[in-house]
Amino acid sequence: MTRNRMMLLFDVDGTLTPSRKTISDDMYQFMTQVKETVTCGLVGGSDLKKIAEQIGGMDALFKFQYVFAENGLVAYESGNLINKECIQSHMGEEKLQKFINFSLRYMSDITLPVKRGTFIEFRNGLINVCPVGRSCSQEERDQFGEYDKEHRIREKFIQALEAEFPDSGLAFSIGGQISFDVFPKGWDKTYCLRFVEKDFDTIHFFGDKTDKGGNDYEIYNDHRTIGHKVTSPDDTKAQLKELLGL
Ligand code: M1P
Repeated sequence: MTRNRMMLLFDVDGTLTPSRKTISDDMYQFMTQVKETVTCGLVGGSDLKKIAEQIGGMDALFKFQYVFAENGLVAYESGNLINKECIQSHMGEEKLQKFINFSLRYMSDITLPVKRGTFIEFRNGLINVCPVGRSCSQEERDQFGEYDKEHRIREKFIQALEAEFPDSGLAFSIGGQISFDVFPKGWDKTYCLRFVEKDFDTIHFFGDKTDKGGNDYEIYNDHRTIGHKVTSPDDTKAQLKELLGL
């Protein structure tokens, strides 16, 4: 198999690392070996700082040739910034505030086991909405994750937003454990493909949230990628060994 024009693109949470946790030493070593044989990139919904924390710091992060934070709205090639988009200039302040005001009102009406702080995190290319609050502890994060499985807090919230803003041109995606991402339609993970599609004949994408509503769904199903659904970092490793014959 020729590997010159082949690229491997990885989701972060649940694919290279456990959700919002750091990459294991074993997986880190394995990925170092993979990067020696084929061009690799990362694409995450999180911002650069969070992805770096999970991958072992900025130096470790930029050992990936391509780093696509916030779905590629913030994009790096060989450690150099190649793209930065911002949601406020795309949406306009008025629409943005209507959306934020509605979301804050909606959250003020729900009762959860606990609520902490930072319910809306404003990033470059997306807005992250978090009913429990992003400043919750790991224990509170896990607790919300379980509560949400039973009570579908995020799913119902997204339904309410879709009903309130039917023509907003916004997309909603559940990528992690406690929050969901909001961005203009098309600004999902497929956004990053524009930076690599011409340079590679084959782009393998590995992700865990590949079902409809998950933030890997669009890129996993995109005609420009060969999608690999994984269930954990160990599964990613097993599938890579098979693909690359390592
Ligand atoms: O990368 C997946 C998601 O990771 C975080 O999700 P949560 O905090 O809900 O576990 C967030 O950074 C989210 O934006 C991102 O899509």
